[in-house]
Amino acid sequence: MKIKTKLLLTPSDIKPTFPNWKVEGVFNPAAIRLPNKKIMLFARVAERVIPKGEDHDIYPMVISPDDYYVKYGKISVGKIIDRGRRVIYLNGGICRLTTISHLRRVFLSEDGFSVEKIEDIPAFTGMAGDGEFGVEDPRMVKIGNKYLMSYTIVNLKEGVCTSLAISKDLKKWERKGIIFRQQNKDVVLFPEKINGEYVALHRPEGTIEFSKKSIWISHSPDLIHWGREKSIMLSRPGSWGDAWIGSAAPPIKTKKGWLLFYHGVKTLGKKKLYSVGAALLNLKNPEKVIARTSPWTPLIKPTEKYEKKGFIDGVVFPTGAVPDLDGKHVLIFSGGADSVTTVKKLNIKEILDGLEYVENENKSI
Ligand code: MAN
Repeated sequence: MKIKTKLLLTPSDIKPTFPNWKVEGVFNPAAIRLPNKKIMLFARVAERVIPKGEDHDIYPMVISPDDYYVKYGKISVGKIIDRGRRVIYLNGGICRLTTISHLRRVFLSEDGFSVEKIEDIPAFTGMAGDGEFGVEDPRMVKIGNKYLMSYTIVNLKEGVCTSLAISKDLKKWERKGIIFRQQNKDVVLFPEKINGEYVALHRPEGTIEFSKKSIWISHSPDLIHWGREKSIMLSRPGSWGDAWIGSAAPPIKTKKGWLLFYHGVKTLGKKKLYSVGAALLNLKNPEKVIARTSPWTPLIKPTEKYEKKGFIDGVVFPTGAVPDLDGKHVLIFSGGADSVTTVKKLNIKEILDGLEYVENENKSI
Protein backbone atom coordinates (compact mmCIF):
# COMPACT_ATOMS: atom_id res chain seq x y z
CA MET A 1 0.00 0.00 0.00
CA LYS A 2 1.19 3.50 -0.79
CA ILE A 3 1.72 5.46 2.42
CA LYS A 4 2.54 9.16 2.34
CA THR A 5 4.65 9.84 5.40
CA LYS A 6 6.37 12.82 6.99
CA LEU A 7 8.60 13.45 9.97
CA LEU A 8 6.76 16.13 11.98
CA LEU A 9 8.61 16.63 15.26
CA THR A 10 12.09 15.86 16.57
CA PRO A 11 13.58 16.49 20.04
CA SER A 12 15.44 19.62 18.84
CA ASP A 13 12.05 21.27 18.08
CA ILE A 14 11.07 21.14 21.75
CA LYS A 15 12.21 23.59 24.40
CA PRO A 16 13.19 21.69 27.58
CA THR A 17 10.96 22.38 30.59
CA PHE A 18 13.88 23.32 32.83
CA PRO A 19 17.36 24.57 31.85
CA ASN A 20 19.15 21.47 33.16
CA TRP A 21 16.82 19.06 31.32
CA LYS A 22 17.36 17.47 27.91
CA VAL A 23 14.58 16.38 25.56
CA GLU A 24 15.11 12.72 24.57
CA GLY A 25 11.91 12.26 22.61
CA VAL A 26 8.72 13.87 21.33
CA PHE A 27 6.49 10.97 20.37
CA ASN A 28 3.27 8.94 20.86
CA PRO A 29 0.85 11.92 20.55
CA ALA A 30 -2.90 12.15 21.06
CA ALA A 31 -4.48 13.76 17.99
CA ILE A 32 -7.81 15.55 17.64
CA ARG A 33 -9.48 17.67 14.95
CA LEU A 34 -10.46 21.10 16.31
CA PRO A 35 -13.69 22.97 15.47
CA ASN A 36 -11.63 25.21 13.10
CA LYS A 37 -10.62 22.01 11.21
CA LYS A 38 -6.96 22.21 12.23
CA ILE A 39 -5.43 19.29 14.09
CA MET A 40 -3.98 19.47 17.59
CA LEU A 41 -1.48 17.02 19.02
CA PHE A 42 -0.81 16.41 22.69
CA ALA A 43 2.67 15.02 22.16
CA ARG A 44 4.54 13.10 24.82
CA VAL A 45 7.83 14.82 25.64
CA ALA A 46 10.36 12.66 27.49
CA GLU A 47 13.11 14.56 29.30
CA ARG A 48 16.23 13.57 31.19
CA VAL A 49 18.14 15.51 33.82
CA ILE A 50 21.60 16.26 32.46
CA PRO A 51 24.03 14.39 34.74
CA LYS A 52 26.79 16.41 36.38
CA GLY A 53 29.34 13.61 36.69
CA GLU A 54 28.25 12.63 40.20
CA ASP A 55 28.44 9.07 41.50
CA HIS A 56 24.69 8.63 41.43
CA ASP A 57 21.77 8.71 38.99
CA ILE A 58 19.09 11.34 39.31
CA TYR A 59 15.41 10.83 38.69
CA PRO A 60 12.82 13.64 38.76
CA MET A 61 9.60 13.13 40.69
CA VAL A 62 6.59 15.48 40.86
CA ILE A 63 5.68 16.27 44.46
CA SER A 64 2.93 18.87 44.13
CA PRO A 65 -0.78 18.12 43.60
CA ASP A 66 -1.33 21.31 41.63
CA ASP A 67 1.78 22.42 39.79
CA TYR A 68 4.86 20.96 38.15
CA TYR A 69 7.04 21.11 41.22
CA VAL A 70 9.77 18.52 40.90
CA LYS A 71 12.13 16.98 43.41
CA TYR A 72 15.22 15.06 42.40
CA GLY A 73 15.70 11.55 43.79
CA LYS A 74 19.18 10.08 43.93
CA ILE A 75 20.17 6.49 43.24
CA SER A 76 23.64 5.51 44.35
CA VAL A 77 25.47 3.30 41.89
CA GLY A 78 25.70 0.45 44.44
CA LYS A 79 21.89 0.12 44.42
CA ILE A 80 21.64 -0.48 40.67
CA ILE A 81 21.19 -4.05 39.48
CA ASP A 82 20.62 -3.32 35.81
CA ARG A 83 20.46 -0.17 33.74
CA GLY A 84 18.19 -0.22 30.68
CA ARG A 85 17.78 2.65 28.25
CA ARG A 86 14.39 3.38 29.77
CA VAL A 87 14.38 1.80 33.22
CA ILE A 88 16.92 1.41 36.04
CA TYR A 89 16.36 -1.74 38.14
CA LEU A 90 17.29 -1.38 41.81
CA ASN A 91 18.01 -3.95 44.46
CA GLY A 92 14.93 -4.52 46.57
CA GLY A 93 12.90 -5.28 43.42
CA ILE A 94 11.76 -1.80 42.38
CA CYS A 95 12.68 0.41 39.42
CA ARG A 96 12.94 4.03 38.35
CA LEU A 97 12.61 5.66 34.91
CA THR A 98 15.56 7.36 33.23
CA THR A 99 13.25 10.08 31.84
CA ILE A 100 10.06 11.89 32.88
CA SER A 101 7.31 12.64 30.35
CA HIS A 102 4.70 15.39 30.05
CA LEU A 103 2.35 16.41 27.23
CA ARG A 104 3.03 19.39 24.96
CA ARG A 105 0.50 21.00 22.60
CA VAL A 106 1.34 21.18 18.90
CA PHE A 107 -0.90 22.80 16.28
CA LEU A 108 -0.99 21.33 12.75
CA SER A 109 -2.54 22.40 9.46
CA GLU A 110 -5.86 20.93 8.30
CA ASP A 111 -4.08 18.26 6.25
CA GLY A 112 -1.91 17.27 9.23
CA PHE A 113 1.35 17.64 7.29
CA SER A 114 2.55 21.09 8.47
CA VAL A 115 3.48 22.13 11.97
CA GLU A 116 2.09 25.62 12.66
CA LYS A 117 2.96 26.07 16.33
CA ILE A 118 4.71 24.19 19.10
CA GLU A 119 4.05 25.47 22.61
CA ASP A 120 7.15 25.98 24.68
CA ILE A 121 5.74 24.99 28.05
CA PRO A 122 4.06 21.74 29.17
CA ALA A 123 0.27 21.59 28.74
CA PHE A 124 -0.34 18.54 30.92
CA THR A 125 2.07 17.05 33.46
CA GLY A 126 2.23 14.40 36.11
CA MET A 127 1.06 15.42 39.58
CA ALA A 128 1.43 13.94 43.03
CA GLY A 129 -0.88 10.89 42.92
CA ASP A 130 -1.40 11.15 39.15
CA GLY A 131 1.95 10.46 37.51
CA GLU A 132 4.74 11.35 39.96
CA PHE A 133 7.10 9.76 37.43
CA GLY A 134 5.29 11.20 34.44
CA VAL A 135 2.34 10.94 32.08
CA GLU A 136 2.70 9.02 28.81
CA ASP A 137 0.99 7.90 25.59
CA PRO A 138 -2.28 9.91 25.63
CA ARG A 139 -5.28 9.07 23.44
CA MET A 140 -8.12 11.52 22.89
CA VAL A 141 -11.76 11.53 21.72
CA LYS A 142 -14.49 14.16 21.70
CA ILE A 143 -17.91 13.10 22.94
CA GLY A 144 -20.55 15.85 22.88
CA ASN A 145 -18.72 19.05 23.82
CA LYS A 146 -16.10 17.32 25.96
CA TYR A 147 -12.61 16.13 25.13
CA LEU A 148 -11.73 12.92 26.94
CA MET A 149 -8.10 11.96 27.34
CA SER A 150 -6.88 8.58 28.59
CA TYR A 151 -3.18 8.49 29.46
CA THR A 152 -0.66 6.25 31.11
CA ILE A 153 0.59 7.37 34.50
CA VAL A 154 3.67 6.11 36.28
CA ASN A 155 2.99 6.44 40.01
CA LEU A 156 5.12 6.04 43.10
CA LYS A 157 2.58 3.82 44.87
CA GLU A 158 0.33 2.47 42.10
CA GLY A 159 2.94 1.91 39.37
CA VAL A 160 1.81 1.91 35.72
CA CYS A 161 -1.94 2.60 35.35
CA THR A 162 -4.31 4.51 33.06
CA SER A 163 -6.01 7.75 34.15
CA LEU A 164 -8.73 9.86 32.54
CA ALA A 165 -9.01 13.65 32.25
CA ILE A 166 -11.86 15.70 30.76
CA SER A 167 -11.76 19.18 29.23
CA LYS A 168 -14.08 21.53 27.37
CA ASP A 169 -11.34 23.80 26.01
CA LEU A 170 -8.22 21.57 25.85
CA LYS A 171 -6.59 23.88 28.41
CA LYS A 172 -8.25 23.23 31.78
CA TRP A 173 -8.52 19.54 32.63
CA GLU A 174 -10.61 17.84 35.25
CA ARG A 175 -8.63 14.82 36.44
CA LYS A 176 -10.81 11.80 37.12
CA GLY A 177 -8.00 9.61 38.46
CA ILE A 178 -7.17 6.00 37.70
CA ILE A 179 -9.72 4.21 35.50
CA PHE A 180 -7.70 1.06 34.71
CA ARG A 181 -5.45 -0.07 37.48
CA GLN A 182 -1.97 -1.48 37.49
CA GLN A 183 -0.74 -2.93 35.13
CA ASN A 184 -2.99 -1.76 32.32
CA LYS A 185 -2.36 0.64 29.44
CA ASP A 186 -3.06 1.26 25.73
CA VAL A 187 -6.56 2.43 26.71
CA VAL A 188 -8.64 3.87 23.86
CA LEU A 189 -12.21 5.12 24.21
CA PHE A 190 -14.77 4.76 21.44
CA PRO A 191 -15.76 8.27 20.24
CA GLU A 192 -19.47 7.75 21.05
CA LYS A 193 -21.60 5.75 23.45
CA ILE A 194 -22.61 2.32 22.17
CA ASN A 195 -25.96 0.91 23.35
CA GLY A 196 -26.09 3.71 25.93
CA GLU A 197 -22.68 2.98 27.45
CA TYR A 198 -19.13 4.27 27.18
CA VAL A 199 -16.84 1.59 25.76
CA ALA A 200 -13.07 1.29 26.01
CA LEU A 201 -10.41 -1.10 24.78
CA HIS A 202 -7.50 -1.77 27.14
CA ARG A 203 -4.55 -4.08 27.59
CA PRO A 204 -3.96 -5.61 31.01
CA GLU A 205 -0.62 -7.24 31.78
CA GLY A 206 -0.28 -10.20 34.11
CA THR A 207 2.57 -11.78 35.97
CA ILE A 208 1.27 -15.36 35.63
CA GLU A 209 0.47 -15.69 31.95
CA PHE A 210 -1.82 -18.30 30.49
CA SER A 211 -1.94 -16.35 27.25
CA LYS A 212 -0.05 -13.44 25.73
CA LYS A 213 -1.10 -9.86 26.57
CA SER A 214 -4.18 -9.09 24.47
CA ILE A 215 -6.79 -6.41 23.72
CA TRP A 216 -9.77 -6.36 26.09
CA ILE A 217 -13.10 -4.52 26.04
CA SER A 218 -14.80 -2.80 28.99
CA HIS A 219 -18.05 -0.86 29.50
CA SER A 220 -19.05 2.05 31.72
CA PRO A 221 -22.19 4.07 32.54
CA ASP A 222 -20.19 7.12 33.74
CA LEU A 223 -16.53 6.85 32.54
CA ILE A 224 -15.49 6.00 36.13
CA HIS A 225 -16.86 2.53 36.84
CA TRP A 226 -15.72 0.02 34.23
CA GLY A 227 -16.74 -3.60 33.89
CA ARG A 228 -18.13 -6.53 31.86
CA GLU A 229 -14.64 -7.15 30.58
CA LYS A 230 -13.25 -9.74 28.23
CA SER A 231 -10.38 -10.26 25.86
CA ILE A 232 -11.51 -9.74 22.27
CA MET A 233 -8.32 -9.93 20.21
CA LEU A 234 -5.27 -12.13 20.75
CA SER A 235 -1.74 -12.03 19.47
CA ARG A 236 -1.10 -14.69 16.85
CA PRO A 237 1.81 -17.15 17.09
CA GLY A 238 4.60 -16.49 14.60
CA SER A 239 3.00 -13.23 13.44
CA TRP A 240 4.39 -9.68 13.46
CA GLY A 241 2.45 -9.26 16.73
CA ASP A 242 3.59 -12.57 18.15
CA ALA A 243 4.72 -11.33 21.60
CA TRP A 244 1.79 -9.02 22.37
CA ILE A 245 -0.65 -6.51 20.89
CA GLY A 246 -2.29 -3.30 22.15
CA SER A 247 -4.72 -0.71 20.78
CA ALA A 248 -3.11 2.23 18.99
CA ALA A 249 -5.65 5.03 18.49
CA PRO A 250 -9.35 5.46 19.32
CA PRO A 251 -11.47 3.52 16.78
CA ILE A 252 -12.84 5.35 13.73
CA LYS A 253 -16.44 4.78 12.63
CA THR A 254 -16.87 3.51 9.06
CA LYS A 255 -19.93 2.08 7.30
CA LYS A 256 -18.43 -1.40 7.60
CA GLY A 257 -17.57 -1.23 11.29
CA TRP A 258 -15.17 0.36 13.77
CA LEU A 259 -11.71 0.68 12.26
CA LEU A 260 -9.13 0.02 14.96
CA PHE A 261 -5.38 0.40 14.53
CA TYR A 262 -3.26 -1.65 16.91
CA HIS A 263 0.41 -2.26 17.50
CA GLY A 264 2.01 -5.67 17.60
CA VAL A 265 5.39 -6.68 18.97
CA LYS A 266 7.74 -9.34 17.71
CA THR A 267 10.85 -10.16 19.72
CA LEU A 268 14.06 -10.85 17.84
CA GLY A 269 16.59 -11.90 20.46
CA LYS A 270 16.83 -8.96 22.87
CA LYS A 271 15.26 -6.58 20.34
CA LYS A 272 11.58 -5.78 19.98
CA LEU A 273 10.02 -4.75 16.69
CA TYR A 274 6.82 -2.66 16.94
CA SER A 275 4.58 -2.82 13.83
CA VAL A 276 0.98 -1.82 13.16
CA GLY A 277 -2.15 -3.60 11.96
CA ALA A 278 -5.83 -2.78 11.59
CA ALA A 279 -9.00 -4.55 12.64
CA LEU A 280 -12.67 -4.08 11.91
CA LEU A 281 -15.08 -4.40 14.86
CA ASN A 282 -18.87 -4.75 14.71
CA LEU A 283 -20.54 -1.32 15.02
CA LYS A 284 -23.24 -2.31 17.52
CA ASN A 285 -21.26 -5.02 19.29
CA PRO A 286 -17.58 -4.08 19.09
CA GLU A 287 -16.47 -7.18 20.96
CA LYS A 288 -17.04 -9.00 17.66
CA VAL A 289 -13.90 -8.81 15.53
CA ILE A 290 -14.93 -9.02 11.87
CA ALA A 291 -11.56 -8.83 10.13
CA ARG A 292 -7.85 -8.20 10.80
CA THR A 293 -4.61 -7.47 9.01
CA SER A 294 -2.82 -10.64 7.89
CA PRO A 295 -0.63 -12.21 10.60
CA TRP A 296 2.28 -12.29 8.14
CA THR A 297 2.32 -8.74 6.75
CA PRO A 298 1.71 -5.72 8.98
CA LEU A 299 0.07 -2.61 7.60
CA ILE A 300 2.98 -0.43 8.79
CA LYS A 301 6.41 -1.46 10.03
CA PRO A 302 9.50 0.55 10.96
CA THR A 303 10.98 1.42 7.56
CA GLU A 304 12.25 5.00 7.88
CA LYS A 305 15.67 5.59 9.44
CA TYR A 306 14.09 7.55 12.31
CA GLU A 307 11.89 4.53 13.09
CA LYS A 308 14.70 2.02 12.89
CA LYS A 309 17.13 3.98 15.09
CA GLY A 310 16.40 6.23 18.06
CA PHE A 311 15.92 6.13 21.81
CA ILE A 312 14.40 2.64 21.38
CA ASP A 313 15.15 1.13 17.94
CA GLY A 314 12.55 -0.43 15.66
CA VAL A 315 9.34 1.24 16.83
CA VAL A 316 6.26 2.61 15.05
CA PHE A 317 3.76 3.41 17.80
CA PRO A 318 0.55 5.16 16.65
CA THR A 319 -1.59 6.86 19.27
CA GLY A 320 -3.72 9.18 17.12
CA ALA A 321 -5.85 8.65 14.01
CA VAL A 322 -7.89 11.46 12.44
CA PRO A 323 -10.03 11.11 9.30
CA ASP A 324 -8.73 13.27 6.46
CA LEU A 325 -11.05 16.05 5.28
CA ASP A 326 -11.41 14.27 1.89
CA GLY A 327 -13.36 11.50 3.68
CA LYS A 328 -11.24 8.85 1.95
CA HIS A 329 -8.01 8.82 3.91
CA VAL A 330 -6.94 8.56 7.52
CA LEU A 331 -4.04 10.44 9.09
CA ILE A 332 -2.12 8.30 11.55
CA PHE A 333 0.10 10.05 14.10
CA SER A 334 2.84 7.85 15.56
CA GLY A 335 5.96 7.83 17.63
CA GLY A 336 9.08 6.69 15.77
CA ALA A 337 11.76 4.86 17.79
CA ASP A 338 10.45 6.61 20.95
CA SER A 339 12.19 9.77 19.63
CA VAL A 340 10.13 11.51 16.95
CA THR A 341 6.54 12.09 15.77
CA THR A 342 5.35 11.23 12.26
CA VAL A 343 2.19 11.52 10.20
CA LYS A 344 1.14 8.85 7.70
CA LYS A 345 -1.72 9.15 5.24
CA LEU A 346 -3.47 5.91 4.25
CA ASN A 347 -6.47 5.18 2.05
CA ILE A 348 -9.33 3.78 4.18
CA LYS A 349 -10.84 1.61 1.42
CA GLU A 350 -7.44 0.07 0.71
CA ILE A 351 -7.00 -0.70 4.42
CA LEU A 352 -10.43 -2.32 4.65
CA ASP A 353 -9.99 -4.27 1.39
CA GLY A 354 -6.69 -5.64 2.69
CA LEU A 355 -8.15 -7.12 5.90
CA GLU A 356 -8.70 -10.85 6.32
CA TYR A 357 -12.00 -12.08 7.71
CA VAL A 358 -11.81 -13.67 11.14
CA GLU A 359 -14.12 -16.67 11.56
CA ASN A 360 -13.49 -17.34 15.17
CA GLU A 361 -11.04 -15.24 17.12
CA ASN A 362 -10.29 -18.20 19.46
CA LYS A 363 -8.78 -20.12 16.57
CA SER A 364 -5.79 -17.82 16.71
CA ILE A 365 -4.67 -19.16 20.12
C1 MAN B 1 5.82 0.64 25.47
C2 MAN B 1 5.55 2.04 25.97
C3 MAN B 1 5.49 3.04 24.85
C4 MAN B 1 6.66 2.89 23.91
C5 MAN B 1 6.77 1.46 23.43
C6 MAN B 1 7.95 1.22 22.51
O1 MAN B 1 4.67 0.15 24.89
O2 MAN B 1 6.58 2.40 26.86
O3 MAN B 1 5.48 4.33 25.38
O4 MAN B 1 6.54 3.74 22.80
O5 MAN B 1 6.89 0.62 24.54
O6 MAN B 1 9.19 1.39 23.14
